[in-house]
Amino acid sequence: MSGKVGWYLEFVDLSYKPAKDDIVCLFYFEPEAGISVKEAVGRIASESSTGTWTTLFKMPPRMKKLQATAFHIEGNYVKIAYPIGLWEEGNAVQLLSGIAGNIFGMKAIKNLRLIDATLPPSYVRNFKGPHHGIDGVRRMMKVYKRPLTGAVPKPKIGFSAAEHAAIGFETWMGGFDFVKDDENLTSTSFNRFDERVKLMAPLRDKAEKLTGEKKSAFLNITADVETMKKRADLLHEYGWNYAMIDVVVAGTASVMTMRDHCSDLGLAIHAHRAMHAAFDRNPKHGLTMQFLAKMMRLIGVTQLHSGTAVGKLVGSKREVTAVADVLREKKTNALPGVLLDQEWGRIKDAFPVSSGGLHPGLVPDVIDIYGTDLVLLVSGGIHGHPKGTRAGAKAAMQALEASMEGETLLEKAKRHSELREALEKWGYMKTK
Ligand code: CAP
Ligand code: MG
Repeated sequence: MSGKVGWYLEFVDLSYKPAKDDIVCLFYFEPEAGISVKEAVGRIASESSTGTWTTLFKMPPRMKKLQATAFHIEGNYVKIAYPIGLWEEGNAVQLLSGIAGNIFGMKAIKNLRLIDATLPPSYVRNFKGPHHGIDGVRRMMKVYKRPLTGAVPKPKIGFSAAEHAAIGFETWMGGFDFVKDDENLTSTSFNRFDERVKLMAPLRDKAEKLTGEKKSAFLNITADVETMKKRADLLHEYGWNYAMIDVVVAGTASVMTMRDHCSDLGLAIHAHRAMHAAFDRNPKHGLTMQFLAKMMRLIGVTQLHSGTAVGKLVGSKREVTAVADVLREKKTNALPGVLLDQEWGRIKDAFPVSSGGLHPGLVPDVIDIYGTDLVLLVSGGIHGHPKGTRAGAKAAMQALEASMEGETLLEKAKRHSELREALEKWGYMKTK
């Protein structure tokens, strides 16, 4: 072999100062045996921007201006800056194809994890973000101070539309704001979407009349985009103000399309994250939940599942807090190994959604972690109440009231039998 084959080191410049409108990414990386740190980071920068595996005969001068630069290495962490010109305006999918694309499969890199990216104002400007924002949802639901509450009929799939609606009614009557479809319930032979939408609407109206409160549901429209549009139209026709999408499996492009369609109809988007753990669970590889949350806020979901730290699914307190910050704050500051700086400009905020193995005994912990700008989902933890769904929802609302008033659950339970019975069954058990 003669001559230079690779040119990865040209993508490393430790004296480079990122330009104001560069996109800067933070990666965790581990080189494969025999690959130097510099070559590894050069390969990451190269493959995610203008590089290829070999030197080429001739390149137009423009190339140089478009190439990414690995400019800061600290242990197994590297920061890479990408010129703004590399990226299409308003196309989040293209960004992912670059900074979260081929690079995860390179043989030369043993592990690679995209932790966060600073998106400059000139990039963020081309996105619409959430239509409602936290305040808009609160006005729509007429709930101004406490977390919003919801539950999925459980077990997660198998009820008919009529059974589902009846459980939903009990959930609303127990004091909850929302009834939610589960991630794997869309339109099945035994529970068609259209039927569910139609049967639940009069029960919602009845519950609103009986309680004097606004009631709503996250009905799962997930399917191909054309079907999702039709389902969103039906939701609007029947007076619903939300649509639910399994945003990871549906994909960024379809969420972007549906954000516009739903906004035209005034529908907020509840984003379920089923499948996220396939790429964010391994702490050394894939991408983080906080980065996924950033993309989802950017492309305009109203709220996104973000973990519990104390419930049955993975997600540490540190991760949960980082995700909540990405969704809710106007600006986030760098937190080593977790977050980079981010300014959101005119992009509205989004609600985090805490869910998964929660019951009344865990509500104070969740409120402690998140505060009150939160959508709290307690599903098995209300339907499993010894006296049933309505009593379960009441118990969860009592736990919420106690947490907000600074009272212990035991004190509150002295005056409320529903909470007492819930504590007798589950106590303060951390679920698995
Ligand atoms: C919770 C849930 C949610 C998970 C999703 C379930 O039910 O409906 O889908 O919380 O995970 O199917 O497990 P329970 P995450 O309240 O009965 O556990 O919120 O972490 O994305
Ligand atoms: Mg579920």
